[in-house]
Amino acid sequence: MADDLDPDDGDRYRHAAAEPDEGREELSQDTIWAWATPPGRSALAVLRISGPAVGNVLHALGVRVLPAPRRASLARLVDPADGQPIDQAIVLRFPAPASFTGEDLVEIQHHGGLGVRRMLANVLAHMPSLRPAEAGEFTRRAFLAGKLGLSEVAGLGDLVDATTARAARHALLRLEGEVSRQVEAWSDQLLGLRAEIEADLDFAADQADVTAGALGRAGPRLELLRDQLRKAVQSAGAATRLREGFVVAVTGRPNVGKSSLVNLLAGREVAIVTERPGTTRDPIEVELDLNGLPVTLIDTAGLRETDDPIEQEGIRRAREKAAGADLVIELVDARDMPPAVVDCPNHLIVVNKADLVPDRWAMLAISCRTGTGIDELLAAIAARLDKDLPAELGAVPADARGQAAVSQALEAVEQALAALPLAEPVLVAEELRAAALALARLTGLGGDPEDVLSAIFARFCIGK
Ligand SMILES: Nc1nc2c(ncn2[C@@H]2O[C@H](COP(=O)(O)OP(=O)(O)OP(=O)(O)O)[C@@H](O)[C@H]2O)c(=O)[nH]1
Ligand SMILES: [Mg+2]
Repeated sequence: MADDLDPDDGDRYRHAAAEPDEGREELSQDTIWAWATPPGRSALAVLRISGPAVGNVLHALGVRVLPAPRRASLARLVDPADGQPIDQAIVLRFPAPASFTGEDLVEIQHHGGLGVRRMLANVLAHMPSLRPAEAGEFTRRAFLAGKLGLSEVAGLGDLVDATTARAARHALLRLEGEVSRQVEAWSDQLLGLRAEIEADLDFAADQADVTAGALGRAGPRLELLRDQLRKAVQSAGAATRLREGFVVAVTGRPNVGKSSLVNLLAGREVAIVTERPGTTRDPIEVELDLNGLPVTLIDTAGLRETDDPIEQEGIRRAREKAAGADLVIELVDARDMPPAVVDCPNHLIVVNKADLVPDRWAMLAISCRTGTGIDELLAAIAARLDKDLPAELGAVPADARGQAAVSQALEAVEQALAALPLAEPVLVAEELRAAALALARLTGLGGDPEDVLSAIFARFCIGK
């Protein structure tokens, strides 16, 4: 059904299309289906079907005339068993290969009630050569069809999971192929350098010529490449943070108002607040969006000496959470003397209950009761977390696998640079080859075993 492929229209994922790698599996013949929207009552649900049988499915559902490609068309769906109506729906058809999966693909937008879903699932379950999709199977097919490279797949997964605007924006950058383009540019440079050095190896009269020739010229270019790779490796931590979020723990003596603060910042009563010291035992975590940064805020048990084994365990957990946090907010009651300790980069001392002791505090003072100082506190937290995060986080992978590949490439380029003064072109060429190989693993399959692939796609939800 490639007849109606319109190059200027339709293929939403066209920008990310990559050349299919050798060794990718043959396209599957099964037709798969799943809802792309979560289960449960909703105004609208989207059912996705991909594979050679989509035409049959539409026909069975009473759509006798195939809708025009990539145009929304209204259809009345009926049950093929008894001709009874199922729903009025919008049908979108994406003929192969200009679809997300590269196969014939149909998206049916229908009313999201449970009854409609049940009837549709029943029809699909009884059709031959059809089966429910596994988690991530649509994306896996897109990858196998060469529609998305591995860095785009990682970006797509992160975009679906992103909880804040900044995290989403960086994921979109990766979905749109920025990482692949950057890696391609690096690979081209490596290829050029290798070609020159290897050509010299073949034709140079002796080693001295090679050193004076290609090897001599390679130095500055290799250094430039090393600096770029190094920058990418250094940004990796920030990219991971943006993807996985920051952890901020609230600690302090009992009754200083830790739970009150967490409730205030969360905007709901997640933790119990009482006037009795030692109220909180288990750490309580809430997800927040702080100036576009994904943050997990943790309320902890008040720190004190106690004989109560339950409270002791709570305190042990509190210390553990604080040790693993990116930032610790240590809350102090305004009526207590502020401790002599000073702030350090990942430790912020904040005075609470400022309403009880109106004073000019040398340090950040808030009141959970009146709301005084909360905006300043939020700004201070964001500033602490933001300082490791460049305003423009460029095209760097945010997943461990991609980051490991960049690190390996950097290592190889550093080795090549170290080998330059040895005047051993074979060694240099070998390291450049290793660097190129590491980069190839970033965007493509690069000989990865099936379980790596399975791990990548398993994190996707059903319908993606
Ligand atoms: N006046 C005043 N009271 C506050 C303020 N913040 C919290 N409180 C009160 O202080 C008491 C203790 O608050 P919590 O939030 O439970 O304190 P906590 O630090 O979580 O206590 P533990 O869980 O026992 O460690 C409650 O009675 C709160 O209403 C504040 O800014 N001003
Ligand atoms: Mg508490």
